[in-house]
Amino acid sequence: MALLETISSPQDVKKLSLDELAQLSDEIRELLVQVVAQNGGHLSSNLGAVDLTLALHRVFDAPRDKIIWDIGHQSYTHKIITGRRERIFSIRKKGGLLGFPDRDESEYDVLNTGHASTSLGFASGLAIARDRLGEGHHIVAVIGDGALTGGVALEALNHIGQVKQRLIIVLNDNKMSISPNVGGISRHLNYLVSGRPYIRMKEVIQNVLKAIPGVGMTLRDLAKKVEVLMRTMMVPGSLFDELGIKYIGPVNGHDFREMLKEFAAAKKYDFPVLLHVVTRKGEGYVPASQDPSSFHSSSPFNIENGKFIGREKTPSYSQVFGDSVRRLVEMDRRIVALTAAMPEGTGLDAVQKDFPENFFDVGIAEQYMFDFAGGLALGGFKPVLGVYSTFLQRAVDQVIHDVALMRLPLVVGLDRAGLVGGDGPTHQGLYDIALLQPVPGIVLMAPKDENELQHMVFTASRLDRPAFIRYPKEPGRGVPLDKEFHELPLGRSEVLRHGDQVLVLAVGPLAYRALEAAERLAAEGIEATVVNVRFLKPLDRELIFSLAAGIPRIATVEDGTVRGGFAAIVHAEFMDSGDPAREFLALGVGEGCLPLASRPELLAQCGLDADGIYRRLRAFVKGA
Ligand SMILES: Cc1ncc(C[n+]2csc(CCOP(=O)(O)OP(=O)(O)O)c2C)c(N)n1
Repeated sequence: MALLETISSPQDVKKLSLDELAQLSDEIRELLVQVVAQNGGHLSSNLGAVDLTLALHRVFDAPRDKIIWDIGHQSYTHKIITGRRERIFSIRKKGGLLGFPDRDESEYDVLNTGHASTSLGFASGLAIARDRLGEGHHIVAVIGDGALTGGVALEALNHIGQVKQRLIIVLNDNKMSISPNVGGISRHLNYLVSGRPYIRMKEVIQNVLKAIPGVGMTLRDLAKKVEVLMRTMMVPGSLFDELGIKYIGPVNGHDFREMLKEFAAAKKYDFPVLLHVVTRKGEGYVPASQDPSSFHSSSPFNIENGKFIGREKTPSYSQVFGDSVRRLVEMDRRIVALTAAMPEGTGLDAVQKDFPENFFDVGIAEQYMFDFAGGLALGGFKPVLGVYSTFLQRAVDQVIHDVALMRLPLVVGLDRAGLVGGDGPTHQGLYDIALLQPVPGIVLMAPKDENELQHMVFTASRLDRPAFIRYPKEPGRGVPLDKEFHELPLGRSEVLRHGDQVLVLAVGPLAYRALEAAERLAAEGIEATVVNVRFLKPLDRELIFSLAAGIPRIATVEDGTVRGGFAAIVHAEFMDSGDPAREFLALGVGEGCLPLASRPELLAQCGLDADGIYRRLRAFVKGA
């Protein structure tokens, strides 16, 4: 790692020759593979962006120039060369570097990011602010072809083309989102790379020149100039030009000479330009380049053979969800599975594989996905959506205005609901209960284990209204999975244990942790009733009030924000009942940003592991 050790800021990169840049890039790739093999992380996107990152830092002058990374999962090289090399092995670990840009971490990080497609809006705002204040720096937004499919990025392009402020968009096109990118924009990018007339014209000129014997240097030089001119002037049919943003490209994202030249040229324009840079996801590590999707968000792996290590033996909630939907499709072809660019993450690739006609990947387009699903539902189909809790936040208006008010019978699997390890604050699934609980007419469930999840998916598919099922990113408990689906009675909770000193209402898999806590309390003579809530909406009021009649204290346990969450639902019910004089304890996540940590660490920190629940219930009952 000789050269890399001499790099402590982008200034050091500026001093390197082209050969040294190539050497540095190899050294960084090697380091990235080692880091992700150990900690897990976004390997293939980072490998693909090493050369691009070095070229950008070489040409632009960060932190004065603002380099914005869309999503930010590809920013590891940026971190390494902006003073964080020595901490890179701490990435995604408790107390370590975040796997995404973080303004608190470095002055080189312009935005905190994690959700897709935000870079262009910020770049546009920053450009207007800069110009109004008479400042001269550059603003560079680096956005992937996947993130470009997000509606908010397209809204930004529309506005940028109108206001025409000076800014540079670097489109990092590797043809991949997490899975192969989809849609008309992706097709258009392919056309720009391989099919547009410029390329053909260039080939024609080159061939003509080759065919002329003894063509001298002057003619060659002239041809080169013509080529450069064409590249910057003649871009027939580019969507970006039509929108008012100058298109430049395609640029080879693994050729330093080409990138340095084009980036330097882009600095000269005083209007918005888009540089179309073509990269290869997973570049430099064969297992990742051959299977970029699996190495997109990778768990630790063996560097020699690229095999993942420590993967759980029990099926995950996502897998059980995906497989349940696949079985539903098998039973009824009106069931269709929808994802916004997360086929593998949601487990819905199981449907994609066996029933491609019943599967839609709409791209990074959560808002659109809900409207599209609404149309399918109105048209007589039964859509099942898989979406991470954190990304549902994008589509709250669609949930309320487009789906709930018309009572459209969608089934929504809310994956990664609750505390999420590794990715940090942007990916926490803490707000779905609070966002969904006031929405009229919907059903909201949370299974205690993976077997209950499959029955919930089935139950939801039989309902005549929108139904949401929230489950965390953790291994299933390994409970046996029933062969047949059965319908759960709507709005009925399940009592797991009886006791008369405290009533514990627990949401999702935290029910088992609450049960374990209750067993420990029982050994000390404190008796708790533990309820697996199952339905947060409609709530099992009948059961809860009848149990509460004989128990003085009520505790809620949830994997989400307490403010506005399940605790608030229960509280409101007791307020409404005219019997609010209760002792309440709300266990969940408090307000404020959570630090980076693993899920077990976060659960422990929030007092939501079995031990934390035990200690807080004990203090509650003892009045301590
Ligand atoms: C709103 C939103 N939805 C989904 C995701 C999950 N996600 C993270 S990276 C990614 C793919 C991004 O593709 P692209 O922008 O082309 O970058 P690449 O990884 O290919 O470099 C997706 C879908 C997200 N971060 N934000």
